[in-house]
Amino acid sequence: MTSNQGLKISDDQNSEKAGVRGGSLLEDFLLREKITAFDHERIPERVVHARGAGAHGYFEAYEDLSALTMAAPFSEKGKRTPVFTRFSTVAGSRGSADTPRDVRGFAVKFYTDAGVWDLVGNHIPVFFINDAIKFPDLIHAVKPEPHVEIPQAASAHDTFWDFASLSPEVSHMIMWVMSDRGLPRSFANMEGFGVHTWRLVDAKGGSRFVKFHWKPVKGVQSQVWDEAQKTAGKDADYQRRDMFESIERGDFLEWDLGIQVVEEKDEFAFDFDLLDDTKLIPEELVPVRIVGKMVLNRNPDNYFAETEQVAFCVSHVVPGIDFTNDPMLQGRLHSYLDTQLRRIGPNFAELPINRPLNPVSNNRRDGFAKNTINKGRVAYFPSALGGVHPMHQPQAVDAFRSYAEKVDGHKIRARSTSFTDYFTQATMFFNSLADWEKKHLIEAIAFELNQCETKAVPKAVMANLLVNIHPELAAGVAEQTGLDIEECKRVAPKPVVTEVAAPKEMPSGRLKVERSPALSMDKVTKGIKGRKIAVLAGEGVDGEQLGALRSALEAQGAVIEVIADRGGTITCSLGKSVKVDRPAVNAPSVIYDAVAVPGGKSAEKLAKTGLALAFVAEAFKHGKPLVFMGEGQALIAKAHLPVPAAGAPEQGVTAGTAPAAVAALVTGLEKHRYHNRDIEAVAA
Ligand code: HDE
Repeated sequence: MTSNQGLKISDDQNSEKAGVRGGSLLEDFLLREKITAFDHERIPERVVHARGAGAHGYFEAYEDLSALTMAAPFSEKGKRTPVFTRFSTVAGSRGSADTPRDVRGFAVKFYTDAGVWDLVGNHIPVFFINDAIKFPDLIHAVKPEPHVEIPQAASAHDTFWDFASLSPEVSHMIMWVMSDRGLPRSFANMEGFGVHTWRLVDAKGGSRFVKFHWKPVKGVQSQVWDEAQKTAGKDADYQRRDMFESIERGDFLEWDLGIQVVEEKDEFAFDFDLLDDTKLIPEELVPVRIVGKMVLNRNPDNYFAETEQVAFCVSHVVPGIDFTNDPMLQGRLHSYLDTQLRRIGPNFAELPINRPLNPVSNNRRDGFAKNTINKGRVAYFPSALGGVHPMHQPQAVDAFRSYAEKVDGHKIRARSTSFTDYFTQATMFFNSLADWEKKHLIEAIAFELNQCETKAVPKAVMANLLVNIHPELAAGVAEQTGLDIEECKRVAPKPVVTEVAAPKEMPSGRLKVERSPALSMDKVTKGIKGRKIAVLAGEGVDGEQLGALRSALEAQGAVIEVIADRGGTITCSLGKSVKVDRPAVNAPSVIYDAVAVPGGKSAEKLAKTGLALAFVAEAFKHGKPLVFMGEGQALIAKAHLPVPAAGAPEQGVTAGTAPAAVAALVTGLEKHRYHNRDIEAVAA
């Protein structure tokens, strides 16, 4: 051990004192160095997206896209570009839990051979507002209320819904966040989106519009609200732990990258404005073309140095990627650099996690914590004195040049009417959901409105947003909140919006869809790699059944955890010793995707154990597949799980033995959840 000056330290555990019981000496420079370093350990947390986790990996191009863009990652088939990706929640502080209802950040730093490109997106394809100047208001509204700093990481409070009720452009995004999309099961189960319409530019200067999509190989899967709340208490680090552990065991996180390309000539072909980030381009109108994949395969060595200090900027682009006039994107171009200067300082780009792979050469100098030792007397351009010094490169084809978009307009502070269709896509989203998804969405909005203390707030949400989105939505929320829709309409204050007439060529209602099946999560994903199955066991568990479950499920990449009433080992019916992965008190049901209860002596005891019965009932309530084998079947009745009526749809509760039980678990895990169960009477 040494000091920061390289001095060998003889004793790091005792400070220097005037006698063994005397006062500490000011002279003790080792004590002071250690404590001062500690005092300065924190940097300001991100004002939004403070809670996050990241990983390293690579992006691999499936094809050569040079006809569309000169962006380096797409220049040849099979080319690999290193990446660092950080996932985050938006509203909570750095120490908040992983599973609140919230938007998730999905920020990817590509270390390309033409410089750093940051694609700073979210896990939802649209945003709440469509002018950057409203962002501080949105965030002040959603963050804990300033007089009491309550609630942490939650939109379920007055100020958020007050703001929302007066900003009808939030409608579409509200639908996404209040649906189960706002509760991702894990990072690996989230989609990612560039959100804004970006530009792809080819080597000849041709340009087209693009939307970026990350499609998770493991499928899109979510928790349910009760589960997410419990997870926040039982394992606040649930998602970052899940990512860390899966990478450590070699189960890497993977996404396909897709693009939706719209040629310039089609800019006005849609019934919405491509520059309005509260709209998405339905995949049924412009298919998503899969062009590459991202694999996250290496955990950071140090959270602070990498995940906390990584500095994403929307302005970090490479030749081939350019901006559009989306007013949110334009505002973000300013915000991200500004925030990194505040958070990390002027030399943030020199930190290992932020450095480009290619050499940096310019006349930017000095500032706090400068790392580079610039040599020579010349720090300006042009110069004949310096010999070899940085030259700009007017001739270089691979140098960055802004797309020469024609700009012509009056200075004006207003919103185009092409941005003011607030409800069509919100309605499309609602129409696209399965019945259970609609039910969860209605319950979520009702939950949040019921949390509001000021009665006028939910009324304004009903009158200004919900009734305009869908009558079924409005009626469902009215029923659960006790709101009277007609009264809401009478008393609600009207939103304030500044609009100007859109130019003639603006959207005219041509290309649109009423329903976009791509938006529903009611899908089956093939494969169960990385899914976690709780096996409730104990002394005398049926060894054959446990063995059959384990070998069949582990062969498919699933993770089995044996849970018993204590840690250490148990002995199965075959006399073999079985390792207990978690004692029951350390094993909440919410961290598992499915439950299996093998037979044997252990099952008799479990059927009389409150913790085990609660575990099973809770997993049932959250829609998870359950398998009961042999004596384990006793738990079905003891946990009061309703037995489905004959002919009812498949409920994902199986009583049987391997291999049928294993097959049922696999089918259930691929389906993810059974949301058509009758859960009202289940006490959990
Ligand atoms: Fe951000 N956003 N944002 N944002 N954002 C930040 O930058 C901002 C927006 C997003 O893992 C901040 O480094 C403004 C949309 C992600 O480090 C800050 C506006 C989208 C992350 C900032 C938006 C995002 C941030 C805070 C309205 C989806 C985390 C810390 C114009 C496309 C990146 C930081 C990470 C972070 C500003 C809206 C995504 C203050 C002004 C839309 C994923 O610069």
